[in-house]
Amino acid sequence: MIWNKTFECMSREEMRECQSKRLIETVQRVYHNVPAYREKMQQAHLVPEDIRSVDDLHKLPFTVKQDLRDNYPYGLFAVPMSEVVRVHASSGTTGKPTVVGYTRKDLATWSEVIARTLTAAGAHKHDVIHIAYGYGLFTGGLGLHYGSEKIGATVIPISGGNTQRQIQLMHDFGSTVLACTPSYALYLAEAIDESQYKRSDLKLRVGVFGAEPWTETMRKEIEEKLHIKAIDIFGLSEVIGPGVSSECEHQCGLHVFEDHFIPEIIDPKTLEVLPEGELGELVFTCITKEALPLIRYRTRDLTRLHYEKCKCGRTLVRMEKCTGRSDDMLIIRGVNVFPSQIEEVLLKIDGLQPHYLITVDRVHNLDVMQLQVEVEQEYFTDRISELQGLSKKLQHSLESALGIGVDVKLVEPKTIQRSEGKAKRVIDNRKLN
Ligand code: DLL
Repeated sequence: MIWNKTFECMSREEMRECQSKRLIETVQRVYHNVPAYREKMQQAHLVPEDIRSVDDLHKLPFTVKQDLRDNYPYGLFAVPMSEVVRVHASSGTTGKPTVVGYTRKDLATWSEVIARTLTAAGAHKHDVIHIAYGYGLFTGGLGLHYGSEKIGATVIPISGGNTQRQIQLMHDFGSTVLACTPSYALYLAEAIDESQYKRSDLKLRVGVFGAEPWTETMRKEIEEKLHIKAIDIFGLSEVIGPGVSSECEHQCGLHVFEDHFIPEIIDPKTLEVLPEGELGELVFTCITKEALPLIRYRTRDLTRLHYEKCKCGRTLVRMEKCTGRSDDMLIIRGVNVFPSQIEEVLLKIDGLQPHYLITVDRVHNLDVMQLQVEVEQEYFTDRISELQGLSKKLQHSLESALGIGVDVKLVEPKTIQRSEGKAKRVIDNRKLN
């Protein structure tokens, strides 16, 4: 089934026309309403009239996460706050979160692209959708929520955590669609085996998994263990949240809802646009958003684009599964974590040295992050009793800064290997590439 045949199956020529029209309008709007964009365009010697079709997209300057930070919290909004009806946020590289806003029309657009996502995954109005993505500032829970209601399904807004209860309610409420991160899906699969329920007691049929990278091997494992079809869904808060692209039942690339978000692939070093099929950094331009219409936003996600029509009938461009990034952002249990955020926390605590090593593993399908930090020598000689207090303090500060628990291990000075070049701060043993 296809939710919106007009836009999901239009010819490439019609799509270009639609994109051109919307791009021209968007550029006019940001130029006149967002001082930061006007300055960027002026620096590039551009006026809105220079953008006459999608072929001119490459002339526009890029937007990066730092721009959102420099204009924190609402500086890039293109409408007055009286028009903004919702705000979400995700972690930034340091300290402050990345803040995104939605007008009423933006929320309608979001529901529309989620309705397309769910329909592409095979969900419909007779489904009971168990949403175990986090509700709150994270876009996962509420993003999936309204699109699920739009297709007329029954929504269980359970949010994350309390796995035994999740299983019990999945059973009692007859959930047929599971929405959560792929690693949580695997964790649930194991937890079901250990619970009083058998997989055959549950009605699950489809899973819509995203918010973090996952491999084909993980997909196979989830599908076998949960006896469901596992569909990859992709998105990022800055663009809208979930609902930027999604797989269909053929599971051969994620259809990008390009009548709303135009994708490009660039070389992250030269910033040149790359031809179809080449691996590079994914860039999006939002052409229908009112509150936060980001222009050429660099996602840092690495992938390829393919334009041939899919077996399902959709003509939308497809992106390959994202498995890598061009920066050092880690995704731990669906939460974005930058090593710089950790560094910032430990530099504020007396007694700790800025020598640290982050190790990420997947234990029983759950991400665990360990942080080793060097402590000043005196803590190991005459202040051993304070060591535990220091460790607790660090653990608390990290938890409040990152929103997830970190296993902290304090070590003696000079135990962490020094590097002659760029320090190696992260060992990721999850093998996602
Ligand atoms: O993770 C939005 C989302 C929620 C997507 C629920 C899908 C499902 P952010 O917290 O802003 O937004 O994180 C965005 O997560 O740039 C990618 O690096 C990564 N990511 C999201 N979906 C996928 C996916 C949400 N399917 C960042 N595969 C993005 C790989 C993904 N990486």
